[in-house]
This record gives sequence, C-alpha cells and structure tokens, in this order.
Amino acid sequence: MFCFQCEQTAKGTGCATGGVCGKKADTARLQDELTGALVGLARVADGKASDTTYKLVMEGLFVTVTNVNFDDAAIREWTRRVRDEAAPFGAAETYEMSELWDADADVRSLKSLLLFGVRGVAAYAHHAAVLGHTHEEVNAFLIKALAAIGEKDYGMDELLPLVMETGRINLICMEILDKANTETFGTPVPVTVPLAIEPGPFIIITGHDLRDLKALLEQTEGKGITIYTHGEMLPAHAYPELKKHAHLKGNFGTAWQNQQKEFDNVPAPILFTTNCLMPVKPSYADRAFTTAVVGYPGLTHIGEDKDFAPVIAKALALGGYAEPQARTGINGGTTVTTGFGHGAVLSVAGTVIDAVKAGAIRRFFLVGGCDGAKLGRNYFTEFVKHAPPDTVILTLACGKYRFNDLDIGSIGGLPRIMDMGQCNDAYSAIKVAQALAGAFGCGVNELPLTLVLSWYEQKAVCILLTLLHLGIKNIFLGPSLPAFVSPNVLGYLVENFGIRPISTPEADLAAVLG
Ligand code: FSO
Ligand code: SF4
Repeated sequence: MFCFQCEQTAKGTGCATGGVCGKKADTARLQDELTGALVGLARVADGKASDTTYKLVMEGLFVTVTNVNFDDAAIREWTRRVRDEAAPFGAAETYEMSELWDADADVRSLKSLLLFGVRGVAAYAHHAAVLGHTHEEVNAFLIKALAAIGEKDYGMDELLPLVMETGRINLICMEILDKANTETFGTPVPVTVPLAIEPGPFIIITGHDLRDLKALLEQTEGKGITIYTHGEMLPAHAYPELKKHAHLKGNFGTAWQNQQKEFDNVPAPILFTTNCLMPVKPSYADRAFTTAVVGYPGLTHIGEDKDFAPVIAKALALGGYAEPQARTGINGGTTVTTGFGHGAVLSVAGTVIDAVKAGAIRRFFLVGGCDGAKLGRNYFTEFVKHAPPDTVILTLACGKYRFNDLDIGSIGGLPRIMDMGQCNDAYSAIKVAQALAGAFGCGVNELPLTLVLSWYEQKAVCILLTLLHLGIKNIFLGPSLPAFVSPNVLGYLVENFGIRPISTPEADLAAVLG
C-alpha cells in the first residue's frame, strides 16, 4: 500500500505497511481501486455525466477521505457501482493509482493536491446535496479533476491551474452548503452548550451531517432519550431548527482522536454520520452505528431510509446514567459556546468595527482547523492562552476542542473566543473577513487578521486551496507540512502566498504583533 494523504502519515512521508489511522493494507488497496475506477469513469463520462454519475462520484471520493470507511465489502460495492456506471459510456480504461504514487515528484505532488482537494470538496458537496443543494460547476469539476489525474502527459503547466481552481470550486461548494444549512435549519445564533450528561437514556451523534441529526431528533422526540453532540456536530446547537428540540441537551467529549478513550464505558450508543471514525474498540463496537458513507466491519449500518430504530433501541436498552454526570473540557471548563457564524458576527459588525477603530481590538486570529493526536498540537492551546487580551480568537472545526472551554474574557461585550462552526464554516470566516475589509476600505491581507491553521485530512486541503484562491497570504500552517507537497510546489506556495510552518506560540505571536 501507499498512502500519504493525511497529516499523521508514517514518518511524515507515507504509510506503506498499514495506516497510522488504522487503515489496513488491503483496505488501502481497495480504496485505490475505487479511486482508479472513478478516474476511469471520469475519463469516459466527461460531458455526458448524469445526476446519478455525479452522486456516485461524490460518494466515491468521500468514502476514501481519512477516517471515513474501513469496510472492505462496502468499498468493493462502491467500486462495482462506479464500473457499472462507466460501462454504458464506453470502455473505461483502468487507472492504476501506482502510476500516481510513482510519478515524478512534482506531478505526484500536484495530482495529489488535486485528488485530496476534490475528496474534500466532494465531502462538502455531499452534505449540501443531501439537503437538496447541488451546483453544476462543482459537479463538473469533480469529473474534470479526476479525468486530469488520469492524463499521463500532464505536467506543472496543466496541473497547477487545476489545483488552484480546486480552491475556487470549493468556495462555491462551501457557499452552497452554507445556503443549504441556513435555509434548512435557520441562521446560527450564539449559544452556550453544557458538557454535563443528564440521567436516563441518551445517544451521542458525531460527524458533520446535520440532516442526520435532524432525523435523529425527530425520531427520538417524546421517547425519554436525550441527544449529545460530539466533535464536529457541536455547532448544530446553534441552528434554530435543531436547537428547538429540547432533548438536544449538550456536547460530549472532545475531538476525534480521543474517541477510543471517551467512548469506552459509556452507557449509550454512538452514531457516526461522517469522519472522523477511528478503529472501533470491541468495548463499544456493539453500540457504535454508522450511516451514509461511513463504514466499519461488524458495525450496524443505517441505510438511506435513515431509520434509526436500532440506535434508539440500543439507547433504551443501555438506559444511560442513573445520576447526572458532571463533565469538563480539556481545560476544566464546564460549558462551551458556538454559533458565531457570519450571520451572528455581521449582525454586530458595527460593534466590531468600532472596537477595532478605538484600539480595543488589536488583532483577530483565526485559530482553526482539525485536531489530531500529535503532541505538537498543544501549540494551538498555548497560542490562544498567550494571545494578548486585546486580541480576538475566531475558531472553527475540531481543533477548537484544545481551547474552547477556556474563559479568556470579552472585549466590549464580544467574547474573545468565537466559534464559527464546522470546518466548512471557514466560509463564515471568509464572509466576515471580506465584510471587514469592505468596511475598512482595504484588502483582506491588510486587515488586522492572521490565520493560524491546523490541518489533518483532505477537507483542510480544499479549504487551504480556497484561501489561496482568494489571495490570502502569510498563513501559519501546522502542526507539520503535508508530505505530498514537493519541494518545488512548497517553493511556489511560499513565494506566492507566504505560507509558513508554525514555530512556537511565543515566536509566532511576536512575529505578528511585533
Ligand atoms: Fe475534524 Fe475530522 Fe471537520 Fe476533518 S472531525 S478532522 S478537517 O474530519 O472535517 O474538522
Ligand atoms: Fe496513513 Fe493518513 Fe493514509 Fe491513514 S489516511 S493510511 S494515516 S496517510
């Protein structure tokens, strides 16, 4: 096997005998086969694809994102469906992924950026699609990008523009997902979310899919079951159409990499709607459920009918805790806040602008992105702790669990930590930055704003490409640089966008604040 698509890849170069994520060599080979089949489909379906083709492409790409699907049988079935879809378009040649992994360093780097980028885009497109929102340009680009991966003669000149275009397409994708979420569930409002668990049967729901949460809330209504969000599901508490369900009670646990420890010994089922799923321990395998593109051998999978009856039955059988459980976040806090999307932040834009003009807010830091297991990720906690009191921390995605239970005070009535939502809500950060730039009559790069990003998997790749597409410079990136960025490609990114690896919180803060 060969895989180097995520931040925790072995030795910072590539997983070759088994994944650090727990992916076995056979599964990696099947994922490559699926991707090769998608490339083959794209090469014959370009210009002829139907909605069924697009849906399959979206799912096929999403399935291979890190920590989504470890189920060989399910992956084989997707490959079969992709090949069947390709058949009527003509004889699809098989693309061997080894061609990509063995290619010249720069071609391999750019094709990887393209592939991993569209895997991320496909995940967001999938979330929008299940809410009825699709975009022709996004669909067509997924096909175009996959077809390009199969082009043997493509070099830097052809691939670099496609990599940059991935950022533009992902911006469209995040925009339609924002529209899908807000039109379906309302505009997020700031909320304080408890970390305690109430007595009685409960269900933990994790991942990014808000539609699944809505269905679960409806199916558990009046059954004496309470619902707790985990990981990237936390921002759900801020959406009016979700928070109106009184049994959506609070948030459980921290970021994805702690799940094996946190899900142990809990008298409740866990529903995985998307990544990040870690190899499931036997101690909770009988109460872990998957749905949509997520899969793990031996777990009960909830199908497209979204009938969560088995999850509900498990919750009732386990019964939950007899007594209330006080729980805290990583830093000892008992609550967290969320809901500071562009709707909420821009509704107080006047206050924000006045605070900047008066010097009460010296700088905004967007400290966002994925969490992960590496020790160096403590950087992000320390960065927030060391940020001076006249700075504001905007955050999003699962990396926030390092610091979102900290109370670092407020400025002029605005909390100093504002959670904008999931990783895809990077769109909110972009909207806010563009609105502030408009108000101050400057470009985004001239704003008192610094981006300090943590990456882990492929959705972070497409978000980074979007930020580059928007011309955003001097982004701090950590905890380490992607293994799939070749020295030449890194040189291009540094020269044109000033991307810099994180160093220490103290040094980076000093470099920005002087
Ligand atoms: Fe985190 Fe996992 Fe949302 Fe990722 S839960 S790491 S970038 O899937 O998608 O932030
Ligand atoms: Fe390794 Fe990451 Fe690939 Fe898993 S997803 S096999 S950890 S590079």
